[in-house]
Amino acid sequence: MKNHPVIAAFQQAGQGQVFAFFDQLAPAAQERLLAEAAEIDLAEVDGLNRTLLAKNAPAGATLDGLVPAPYELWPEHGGDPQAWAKAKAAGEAALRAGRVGAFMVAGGQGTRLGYDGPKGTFPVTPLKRKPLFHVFAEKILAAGRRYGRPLHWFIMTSHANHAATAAHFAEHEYFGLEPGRVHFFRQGRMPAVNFEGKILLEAKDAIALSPDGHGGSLRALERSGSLDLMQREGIDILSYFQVDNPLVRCIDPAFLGWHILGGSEMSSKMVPKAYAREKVGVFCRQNGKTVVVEYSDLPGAVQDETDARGQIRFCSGSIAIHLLDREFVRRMATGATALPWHRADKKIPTVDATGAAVKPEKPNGVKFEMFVFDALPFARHPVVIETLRADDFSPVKNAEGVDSPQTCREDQIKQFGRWLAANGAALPPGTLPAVEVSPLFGYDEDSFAAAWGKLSPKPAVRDGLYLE
Ligand code: UD2
Repeated sequence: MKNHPVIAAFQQAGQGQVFAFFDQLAPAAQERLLAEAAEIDLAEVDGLNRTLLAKNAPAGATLDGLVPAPYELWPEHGGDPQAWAKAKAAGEAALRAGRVGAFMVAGGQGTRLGYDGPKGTFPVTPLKRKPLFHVFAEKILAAGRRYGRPLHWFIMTSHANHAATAAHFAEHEYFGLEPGRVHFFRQGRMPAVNFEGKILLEAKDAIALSPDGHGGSLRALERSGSLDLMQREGIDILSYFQVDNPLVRCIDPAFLGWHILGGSEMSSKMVPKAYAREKVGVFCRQNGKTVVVEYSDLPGAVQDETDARGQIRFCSGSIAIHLLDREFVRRMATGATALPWHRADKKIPTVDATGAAVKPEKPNGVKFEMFVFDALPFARHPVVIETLRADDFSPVKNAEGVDSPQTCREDQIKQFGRWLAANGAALPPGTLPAVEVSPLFGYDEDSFAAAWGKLSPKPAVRDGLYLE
C-alpha cells in the first residue's frame, strides 16, 4: 500500500508525515485518509508555503495609495431619486425575466455563537422563532411570487454541516419552496500546516482540513455544476448573502438595477460604519481598483482617521451583500486570475510523533482561506451602493452583546414597527410591541405596503401580533 501513487506524491512534495501512521490503520481508515489526501492540491499548498509562510512575507494587505471608495448615495442621504427609481425598474424587469438566482454562503463554523448545528437552523425571529433558513426561504418564495418567476436558490455548505443542512430543509418540506429549485453544494477544504509548511494531521487517520473560506464559493459554484444549471435556466446574476443576517433583502430590485445599468460584474452594498473600529471590511480604491480591506488589516490609526468634516474617513463598511455575474464567477473559478489566499494563525488540534492527541494552547499552525470580496478588483465596472443598516443588516454572530440574537430580535421588531408606522398603523407610545411579519406577508417596504393596504380590518398593533 505504501507505494500508492497518492502517498508517493506526498512523499515527493515533502509531506510524507501525513502517512506516518498509515501502517497502523485499519483498511477502512487507510481508505479515508487516502481520500482526504487526494482532495489536496499539493502544488497549491507548496505555493502558499513559499509565499504566505515565507519568513519575509508581508503581513496583511498593502495600504499603498489606499483611498476611500466612492459609492452611490442612498436617496435620503443625497442620492438621485430618479436614478434609484430607474434602477429599481431595471431590477424588477430582470426579476420578471427570471435572470436572478439567490446564493447563500452557509459553510462557516459559527464558533462565536456557540450553537451546535448549522447556523441556519438557529431560531431567530421574535415571536415564531423561525430559523434563519426559514426566513430566507420565505423571502425567496415571496419574491418569486411577486415577480411571477420562482427563484432558484444556491446554498453553499461545508463538509461538517452539509448533511444536517439538507436534512433540515427536507424535514421542513423546503419551507414551501420547490425542492428542485434548492441546490446544496459543499465548499472545498484546505489542509492546515505547521509553521514549517508541513500538513498537520488531526488524528492518525485524518488530515486537519477546514473550509476554504467564503471565497471558495466561486470555485464551488463552478465545480458543483451550479453555473451550468444557471446557464440552462437563463440566470445570469447571483444575489449573494450570508447565513447570519436575517434582515438582508436577499432579492433587492434597486440593487439589481444599479448592477445591470452600471454594466457591473460584481456589485456590493455598503453602510456607513457605526463607529471607527466596527468589525467590518472597508471599501477602498487602490491603483484604480475597488478593493475591500478587512478590518483586521487596517491599522487602528487608519480606521480612526477623520475627514475635513470630522467624519470617519474610511467609512464604507462591507456588509457582505453582493451581486455576481455568472460568467464573472466562471472566469474567476477557471481563468488565469484567482482569488488570493489569506493566512490565519490558529490553535490546531493535532497529534505528536507517537500519534497522541495534542491540544495546543497557542497557535501552532496556519489555516488558509479565500474571501469573496477579493474578487472585486477583478470585476469590470464594480458598483457600490449605500443601503440602510436598518433595512439590510443585523447579523447574529455572538452569543451576547453586539450582533447577538438579542440585538437582531430588536432590529427585526424595529423594522416591522417602521413598516407599520409608514403605512399609517397606530403604534402604542413607549416601547415597541413585539410584533412579527412573515416574509410571505411582506419581505420589504414595498411588499409590506401592498399587503397592509389590502388588509381589512386592520389589526391593532400589540405584543404578539403576527402578520402572515
Ligand atoms: C464577514 C466579513 C466582514 C463583514 C461581516 C459582515 C470576512 C473576512 N469578513 O465577517 O468584513 O462584511 O462579514 O457580517 O468575510 N462562510 C462560509 N465558508 C467559510 C467561511 C465562512 O460559507 O469557509 C460563510 C459563513 O457561513 C457566513 C459568512 O461566510 O455566512 C461570514 O463568515 P464569518 O462569520 O467568518 O465572517 P465575519 O463575521 O468574520
